[in-house]
Amino acid sequence: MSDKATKRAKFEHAWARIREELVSHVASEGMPPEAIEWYGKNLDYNVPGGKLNRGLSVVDTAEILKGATLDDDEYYKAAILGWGVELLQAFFLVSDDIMDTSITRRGQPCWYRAPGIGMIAINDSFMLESAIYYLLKRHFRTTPYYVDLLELFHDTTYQTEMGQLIDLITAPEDHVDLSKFSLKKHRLIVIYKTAYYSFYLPVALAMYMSGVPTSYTLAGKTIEPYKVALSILIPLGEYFQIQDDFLDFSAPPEQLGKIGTDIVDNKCSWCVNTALAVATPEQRAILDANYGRKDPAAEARVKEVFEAVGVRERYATYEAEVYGKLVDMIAAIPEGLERGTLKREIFTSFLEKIYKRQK
Ligand code: DMA
Ligand code: MG
Ligand code: MG
Ligand code: MG
Repeated sequence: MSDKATKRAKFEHAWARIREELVSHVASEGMPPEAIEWYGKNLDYNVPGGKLNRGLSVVDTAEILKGATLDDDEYYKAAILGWGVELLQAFFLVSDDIMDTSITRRGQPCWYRAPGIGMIAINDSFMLESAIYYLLKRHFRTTPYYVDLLELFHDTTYQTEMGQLIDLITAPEDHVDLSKFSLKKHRLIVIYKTAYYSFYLPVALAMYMSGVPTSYTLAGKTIEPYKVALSILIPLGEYFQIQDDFLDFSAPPEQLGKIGTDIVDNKCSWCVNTALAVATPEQRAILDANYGRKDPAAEARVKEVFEAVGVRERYATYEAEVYGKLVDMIAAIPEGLERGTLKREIFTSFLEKIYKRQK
């Protein structure tokens, strides 16, 4: 097994234990067998089947900060925080798929479209979120950084919900007005809906767990490590969501595991903003007439314009440029050998996980 596969298998092994803790707890509340079974299915269907980049980043970051292999207790703690991020992600995705009227996710029907589920998926998404706080209480209640973890999960959730709000109100179902889109608006949407929870959250969790203080001095200079982490992880998250937007248009669904809905959903995505910036008046007219329509033929006409204006090539150029910029930003991070201080490898390991991703 490759190093990557071994890490994933170990992390998945921790999930089996966490899942058991969650299901036993619901059982201990006196819930009937049907409810215990439902909850177990909710967890199995929605939590473990993704790429696990976010969850694994907590473990990876904790290990990089320690500079040595984690012992069993440290590993399990990091894995709980990692699976906490995956639970939060599952909560967002189950609700996002309802709001985006998506069809598939991770190569299977979206949970709300699975047989017999429907709008119970809304409550299921809430239970995925609440599971995080049950786990935090159970495993971190007596640690000095418990409140930091709670606040971080709460603040990040709120930020993501603000992002989802602006994503959704910028994409009204009944009124297409492409003049309202801009890359500036796009940037705000993606930072809030994706970057905080997908990038800052996993790293900051591992930093709290590893005892990284809010400031320290390095070669006579005051460093605020959480701010430094944010300053690199937000642009990294922006890049990740631009990839998500590009793949929504360009990737085969069987490779991506989900069918793209951004064009039909009238989303302020990177692709439409890129096309709008360079479209001829004729191409613009096609976009105005066909974007955001619930009609596969209209969607196909939008895709033709995306191809004609060279969205693929423009994306390749963007990706090469942003990669170079991120590498430079990471190289500029002040680094020392002291324990409990930031290491550049935290960020390079994250960047390498997503660079040129195809799904
Ligand atoms: C992703 O937005 C953001 C959240 C909070 C799930 P999206 O709708 O582009 O995600 P996806 O393409 O996975 O549906
Ligand atoms: Mg979506
Ligand atoms: Mg969405
Ligand atoms: Mg998307």
